[in-house]
Amino acid sequence: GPEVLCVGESMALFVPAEPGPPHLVRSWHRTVGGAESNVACHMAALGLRSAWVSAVGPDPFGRALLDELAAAGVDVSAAYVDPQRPTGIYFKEAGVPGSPVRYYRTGSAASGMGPELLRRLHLRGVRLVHLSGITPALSVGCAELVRALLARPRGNHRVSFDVNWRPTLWEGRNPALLAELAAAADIVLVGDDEAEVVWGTGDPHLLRRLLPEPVALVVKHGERGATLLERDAAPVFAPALRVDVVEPVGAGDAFAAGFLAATLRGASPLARLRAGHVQAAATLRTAADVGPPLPPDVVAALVAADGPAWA
Ligand code: KDG
Repeated sequence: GPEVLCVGESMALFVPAEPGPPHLVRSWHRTVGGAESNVACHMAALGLRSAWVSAVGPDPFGRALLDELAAAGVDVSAAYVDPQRPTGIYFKEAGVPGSPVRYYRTGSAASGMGPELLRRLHLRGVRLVHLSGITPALSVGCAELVRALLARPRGNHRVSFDVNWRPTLWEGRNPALLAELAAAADIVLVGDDEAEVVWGTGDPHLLRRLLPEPVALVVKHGERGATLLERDAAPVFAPALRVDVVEPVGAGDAFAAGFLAATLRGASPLARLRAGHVQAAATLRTAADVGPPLPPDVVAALVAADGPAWA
């Protein structure tokens, strides 16, 4: 069975397949995107047994999602088809910095998930359940599902929660729910800009006081780097790698996977943050949501390196 279980909506993702303003683009390239399935793909690429759980529609996009995630080495056996609702889709415009992500996901199969999903989840052997702040924004049922997963007694597993603030999904809703859910997780990942919205501060030291211990808190400072705060340990800051960014969407998921995989392997705080940065760098260099995996020896060398690469 899987060691890592990632729960949350995945969608058919469209990026322009030709240059030009998006309204003139006629050819689109279809891939797969979704924060939690991105993490599951990275985890599989990093050699961990990972599973992804969500719902898809009874349509070609749903089938493509299941097939392509399985081809990436992700266990999709607990994902299911909701015959009544479609697979969500979304668009992004590569090469247009700051361009919006456009969602067509209201009423999607995944938004129909609820706490009853817990009955089909087997946690035996699972070491990490990975969730994000996107799911509770999708529907009341999805919010209850996340709350129920966080409330579940911990056996051998921990729960990680990437805040993943998506303003368009929260329009007219109260992001205080994100603070409540994050407080129930064992490992929280958040960008300082996201934390500003949810907790009113992006300062790692203030945030540490707002989140109960024991918690591993990772505060990401964009291209500057990331800080890890853990119980009974001094804060550790690791600068990011310097990269020429092609398209940033998905880099947070890559970072999460690199960090969490290194955490499961018992790496040092600095090595865990660096593993996150290295994984993110590979995705920042591509328009895809999940960048191609770097060779393990390259990753190991980068994590161990000192010098100018680490800005
Ligand atoms: O982190 C990348 C995600 O934002 C992207 O894959 C789409 O899941 C997605 C979302 O809901 O924004």
